[in-house]
Amino acid sequence: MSFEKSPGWLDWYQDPSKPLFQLPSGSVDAHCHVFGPGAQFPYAPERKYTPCDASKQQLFALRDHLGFARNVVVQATCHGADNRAMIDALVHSGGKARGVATLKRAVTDAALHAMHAAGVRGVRFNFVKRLVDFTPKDELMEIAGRIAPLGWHVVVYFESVDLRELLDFFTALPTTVVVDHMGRPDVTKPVDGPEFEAFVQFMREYPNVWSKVSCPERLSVSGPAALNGERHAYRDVVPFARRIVETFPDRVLWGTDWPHPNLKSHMPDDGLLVDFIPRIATTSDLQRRLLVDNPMRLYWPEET
Ligand code: 0GY
Repeated sequence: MSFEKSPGWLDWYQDPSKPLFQLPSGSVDAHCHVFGPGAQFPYAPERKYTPCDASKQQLFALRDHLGFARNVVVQATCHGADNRAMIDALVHSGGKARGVATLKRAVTDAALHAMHAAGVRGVRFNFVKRLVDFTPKDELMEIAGRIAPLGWHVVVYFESVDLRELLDFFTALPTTVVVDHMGRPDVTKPVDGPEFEAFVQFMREYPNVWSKVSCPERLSVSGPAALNGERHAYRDVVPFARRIVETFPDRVLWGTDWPHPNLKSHMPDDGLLVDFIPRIATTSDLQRRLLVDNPMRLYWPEET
């Protein structure tokens, strides 16, 4: 099957630079995706965008180039609940990748066990309306109840304005809950203002809640972009991510978000994106927890 990319689609940055920041040994890129290739793994009919292809080989090449040891491949919405491309990446990673799936209520126990054997360790619930159609919360809660005994966690993606309405659902989940991209704060608002404070309080009150401090390229309003050697990119995001890293050092994860679905203004140089990390995790201790200890505890607990 051949696919035409959505109008205005930006392909990922070619020939990223080598990061100046040397990642700690064993670092995990804990949020990235594969797209297709569409000819082998068709995009889902219900998708909201059609991306460029981004294969497992290209992902693994980027991993090695940047200096990561492992990946966590998160099911992208353009594949709906057809997890084959993501699982194919896991099984061809030589044990260096684990995954987060999208599930529907109809999934069988046998399919869940097969996914576990392939390396899936979480399910993603997406509440971002431009990306997915609505799924009833009782269906999601039922899925959460079925994956909890496998030791999996739930990854949630939502816009910050929706946190209040989703809070009761999140706090009733029976697993570790990982929030994508800090719940997408509005970084033009103060880092100690009521909106971000609500997110910090959510993490403070619920010790099972973790956050990815990734995607400055998505959240930034001021820039500058991680391009052309810029070593102080996305300045407005730094205080937000830094606050979460320093307040909850054992419950944070970081990922490239390669191949960066739906970015509209630019594609970051992934090497420069890695150079963003020491600005939000400012000591080697914080860096090791963010990049090695925490993702290993969540995705490879048998090795820790
Ligand atoms: C991300 C962010 C986005 C897209 C997806 O699965 C996806 O399609 O997650 C987005 O458009 O904000 O985390 O990759």
